[in-house]
Amino acid sequence: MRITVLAGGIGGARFLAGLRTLGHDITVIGNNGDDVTLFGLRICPDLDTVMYTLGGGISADRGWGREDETFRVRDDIGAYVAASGTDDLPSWFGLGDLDLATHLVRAHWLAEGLPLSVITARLCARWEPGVRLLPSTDDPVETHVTLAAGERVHFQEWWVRLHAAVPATGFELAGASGASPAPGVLDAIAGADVVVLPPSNPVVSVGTILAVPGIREAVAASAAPVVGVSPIIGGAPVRGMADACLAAIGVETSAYAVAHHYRDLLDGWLVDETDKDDADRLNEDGLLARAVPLWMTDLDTTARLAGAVLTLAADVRQ
Ligand code: FO1
Repeated sequence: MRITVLAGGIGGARFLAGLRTLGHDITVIGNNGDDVTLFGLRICPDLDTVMYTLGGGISADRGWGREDETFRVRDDIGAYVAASGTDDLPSWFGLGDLDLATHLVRAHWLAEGLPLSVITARLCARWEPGVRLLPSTDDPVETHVTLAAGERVHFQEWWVRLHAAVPATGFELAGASGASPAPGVLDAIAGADVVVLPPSNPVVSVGTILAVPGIREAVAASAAPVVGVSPIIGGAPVRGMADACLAAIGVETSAYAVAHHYRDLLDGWLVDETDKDDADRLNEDGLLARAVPLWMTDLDTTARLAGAVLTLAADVRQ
């Protein structure tokens, strides 16, 4: 089967590791809302998290960046910050020494004029993720967060520097109006046998992929079943800041409410077995929903979850 997955970072990448064991032809449309330019380097955290996770290079502890990483460059930058007394260097963002190689290579190819989709394919030639990884767009986009006081900051500043502790009131994919889907993205959606929304953040991961003009429309028009996995278990995000993001856009943090948030796109939805009530209510609302174990504790449980997604898709088709 041809399966197209709209994936964010850690949750999406872990889901993909389980899905890959089932042996299908997988295309991943990655999120570029987290992308940021720091120290002149274009950083694409979610693309790299998928690539490193599936390529066996991810830090198991952090879930982002490289395993066996050192941070000597970051610490040395810290020495310049301390000595200069300025606070204009983004030393709050930790690029590891090994990870820097990826960023230097990406910067080199960007400077040569290569599009991000070509660069991503070249980086993946080393990591062999076993999926086709596409950026959502080759155009520069990035999520900006409006804070309660009205100030707008980059998503990474809100998440990493401010620890998402400052309430947000909105999210916008800056650059989206001039962006178009990367080559292969619309074909991967139109040609899919199943389109999957994995347990990624519905606002700043899947939401920002869908915000690239043409992608939401392509998913909505897809003849294939569109099935999703709730990123919310028991009223809380599995990881990350989905609760703060959902609150900002007025959506309750529940498996039920996130399904309704995607309602115009979804044909099927998986919730955790502890949220069976949500599945019952969704079935009453007319959406095919099922309660299964959602915790991706190891590769076996994750593969079973991915299998449940494909079973649900087959049931939708019938
Ligand atoms: N997350 C952090 O909490 N602190 C960091 O210093 C940090 C650095 C970093 C570098 C490269 C990369 O690919 C990811 C990095 N992340 C870091 C993770 C990232 O900020 C977010 O977790 C994702 O963008 C959310 O999906």
